Amino acid sequence: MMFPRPLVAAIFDLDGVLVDTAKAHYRAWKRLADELSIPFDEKANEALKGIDRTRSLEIVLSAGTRLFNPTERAALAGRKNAWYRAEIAELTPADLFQGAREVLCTLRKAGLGIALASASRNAPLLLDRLAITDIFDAIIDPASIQQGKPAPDIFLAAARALSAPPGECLGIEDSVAGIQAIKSAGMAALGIGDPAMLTQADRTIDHISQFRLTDFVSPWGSQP
Ligand code: B16
Ligand code: MG
Repeated sequence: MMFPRPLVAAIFDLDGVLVDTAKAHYRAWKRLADELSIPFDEKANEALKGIDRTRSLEIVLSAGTRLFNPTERAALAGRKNAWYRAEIAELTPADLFQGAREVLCTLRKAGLGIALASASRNAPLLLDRLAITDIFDAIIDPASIQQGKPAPDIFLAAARALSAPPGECLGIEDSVAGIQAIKSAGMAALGIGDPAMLTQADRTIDHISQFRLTDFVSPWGSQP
């Protein structure tokens, strides 16, 4: 198992890593799929994690038979997003995963650069609700990225924003597409979730609260 030496930056996904919004995304897609009588369950939802809204909609609709024109698709994506935003509007800093703030603060104290590489266009709103915007040195706008996860673009953009060589960055992700993106970027990957699912991750933990910086710093690295 290879971890960067030294580790200079940590690049975080948001939904499902720092906050439980992966479930809110699921509930909104499920509601849309049910209304359209399209089969959709938590297993099918795994394929949407880390995938942008437009592409996610295509995947949901592909399990049905009805065809929708671009205007109808935009309206469907808009409805899903409105339901999702109504849910996240209720979030408070207490909804941050237990231990998440401590992990971010530990990394900051250790002098690492911290960036956000979320596919979500709602990420700025979420960070604001959770009161963690200021902890990040860089927040990558997914609209500025050419290819979404599993392409490495958003993680490479984050490394550039932090002036960190990709080989010295750790990416933290809960989705298969996201882990693939991190590995394609040439970074070490920490998976949050089921190791049987996140097979490309260098290491997997169940929950962000189990993150220990010392697990990722070699005896030859510069961090404590
Ligand atoms: P939005 P992440 C991703 O966020 C979610 O995993 C994915 O389910 C969602 O479709 C995507 O953001 C787009 O989100 O509709 O809010 O723009 O996991 O990359 O933080
Ligand atoms: Mg995620």
